[in-house]
Amino acid sequence: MKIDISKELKQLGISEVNNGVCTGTEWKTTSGAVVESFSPSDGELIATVNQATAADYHEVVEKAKDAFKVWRMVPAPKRGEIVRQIGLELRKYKEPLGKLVSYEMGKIYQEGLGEVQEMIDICDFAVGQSRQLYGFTMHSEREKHRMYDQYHPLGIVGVVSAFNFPVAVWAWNAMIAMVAGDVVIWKPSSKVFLCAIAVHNIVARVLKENDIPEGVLNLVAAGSRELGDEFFSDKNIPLVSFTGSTKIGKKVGGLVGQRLGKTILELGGNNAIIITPDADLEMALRAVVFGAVGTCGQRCTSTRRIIVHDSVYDDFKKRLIAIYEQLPIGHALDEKTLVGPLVDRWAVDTYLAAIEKVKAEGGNLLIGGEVLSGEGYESGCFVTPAIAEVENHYEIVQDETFAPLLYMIRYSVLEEAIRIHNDVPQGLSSAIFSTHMLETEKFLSHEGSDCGIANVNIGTSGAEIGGAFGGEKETGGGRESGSDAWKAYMRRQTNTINYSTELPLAQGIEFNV
Ligand code: UN1
Repeated sequence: MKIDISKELKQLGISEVNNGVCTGTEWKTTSGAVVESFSPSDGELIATVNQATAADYHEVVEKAKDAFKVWRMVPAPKRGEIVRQIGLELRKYKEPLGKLVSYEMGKIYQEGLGEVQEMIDICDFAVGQSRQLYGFTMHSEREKHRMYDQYHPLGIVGVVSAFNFPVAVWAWNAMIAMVAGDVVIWKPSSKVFLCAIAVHNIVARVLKENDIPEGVLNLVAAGSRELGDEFFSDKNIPLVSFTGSTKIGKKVGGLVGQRLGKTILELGGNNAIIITPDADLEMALRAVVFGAVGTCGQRCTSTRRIIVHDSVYDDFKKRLIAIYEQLPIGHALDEKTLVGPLVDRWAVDTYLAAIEKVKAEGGNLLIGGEVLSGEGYESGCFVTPAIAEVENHYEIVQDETFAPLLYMIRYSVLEEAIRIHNDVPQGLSSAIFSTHMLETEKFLSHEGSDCGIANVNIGTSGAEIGGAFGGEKETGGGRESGSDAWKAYMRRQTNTINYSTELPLAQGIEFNV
């Protein structure tokens, strides 16, 4: 199937050959290794990108450092005003950008639109936040002393985003960083460079109209490991916000940690839903299917495991398989499609290897696990989503497979379900389907889910931007997006002011010179 998006590419300023470095409004002519971007839906070449070199990167860092000196002194609500305008501009481009996300990455158009909506929502959130960068005031133990804490901008925030959310994750970080008075260097996944270029074209108009100095919002399209390592080790970057696999995240955490920089790590998940005897099974089915096959199982919040009570297990299994048998799989931009392609053939190979491993460890594959071929599937990136009955301790089950592979596990008492639920290295998102208050409250309690996100009668994926997003254990512990996640993008300073004519020491220490 051919779907022409040349009109949208033009609207978004994507040419056949694109440069990979932008410092706000200026694009730099880049000469690094060329990356070709293919659509996983039809295998067509969309466009190419000349990547940034190490020299380009150094230039961007210098520009960002200069820009920070200016940007940090712009009052926060005025910084928020720029973010407000970015939100308005994004509204104008929601459809073409949503289409490009869908075409380049492979998520269905509805999810592409949803992703741009997340960008718009976080802009609105950040505008409000720009007037609420609150610190506390404390009462000093000393007479005529005043204490408070305040938040200052941090500097350059390095944002490394993954292929699966090519635009929203940048926005969560960059829009909050911007109102916090930071400047941003964005290093997107090389699988989705075009989405990042399109975003920079959109924000460039706002930055230009408002005479924002070059270096506040920067893009460095560079996929090489060497440049990545340099970026993580760079002392000029006080905070690195990294979204990606646990394996790479551990390395990033190490490199940034060695120089005692700060990180926000948003790594793998192994998200489960517990389905209890009191669950509304119809609702649970819909949540499980969206969670497991949405974005073709490539969200870090995708549902990987369902832990189902004995009494409803067989019924649930039958109904789930019946839905899987009819899932429309196809071109991400075809509106009938519910399951698009995996991002590339490498992801397909990983999926197939995982299926083999499930079988080798004794799992019972109920459905799926095949690569589709023939008309409409020429790109080789389409697979049939799989369900397998497994035991939680299998090595493959303990691992995150970034594909539509759902594990079914049985339980008989809730304590056992929670134990199984928590018995994985990751701790991102979790859910329980139950109408029984004692069960749902237990799941949310200290002895319940150990994840950063715990939901009741909602699936594991599709979090709203208003909450803090992130997870525990090998998910990395970072929090992005809403709630008070903004604090990670600023440095806290405690101030004590003496307005007496004495110099009393804290703790009542006498020290007379
Ligand atoms: C991710 O997969 O890295 O909660 C982010 C969700 C989306 C974000 C996922 N709002 O599924």
